[in-house]
Amino acid sequence: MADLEIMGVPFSNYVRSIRMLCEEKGVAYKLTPSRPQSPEVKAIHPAGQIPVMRHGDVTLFESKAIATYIDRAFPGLRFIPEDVLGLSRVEQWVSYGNVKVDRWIMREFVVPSVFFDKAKGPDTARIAAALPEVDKCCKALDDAVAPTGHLVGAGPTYADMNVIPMLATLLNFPAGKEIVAKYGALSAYVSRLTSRPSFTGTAPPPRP
Ligand SMILES: N[C@@H](CCC(=O)N[C@@H](CS)C(=O)NCC(=O)O)C(=O)O
Repeated sequence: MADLEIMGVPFSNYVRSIRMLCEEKGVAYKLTPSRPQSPEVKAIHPAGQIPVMRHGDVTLFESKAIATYIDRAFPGLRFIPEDVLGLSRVEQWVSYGNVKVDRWIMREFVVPSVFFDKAKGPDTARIAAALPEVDKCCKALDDAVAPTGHLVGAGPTYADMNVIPMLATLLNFPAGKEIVAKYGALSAYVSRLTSRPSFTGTAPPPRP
């Protein structure tokens, strides 16, 4: 079988989710640290976003599409269920993760907390406005994982791998840690899934 190549910088949460899936399945892959908007990424993703994937003649963009391909094209455990309800629930939580969790945790809280004009300082009003929405996301995820310890069914699926890097990033911030700590099932879930070798083994190198 041709080599699987994942292209994208290791700091990207979506790149990490795909790498976690490969680790969980035991699929060998090469990580090419291509940046967003680089010519090689734009040759595959029309919007220049990472991750993108190459496998022989197959190229794909968008993390969920890449995850589906890897889950189905390679042997090993399945992390996107075959049954219609399990499959639909994975779709549901991946969508929620990408539309709500990514927006409120990453785009409206983490990114403006870390990247700002040094002369002006962070946009504290924008960051504060994101916190109630971050809380809503955490409550929704807490309710979802409370019965089984996972978002879908009794074991890990790609739905978990999609949100875990974002939740782990949230814990790097005192205000984020405080919100997660309010939710017992969510706290246990994050701590359990971030202890798995698929997460610890895909940690990005320390930033310079
Ligand atoms: N919907 C995309 C989102 C990917 C995404 O947001 N990637 C970020 C890095 S985590 C990116 O490439 N940002 C740079 C840009 O949008 O130009 C997916 O699921 O693959």
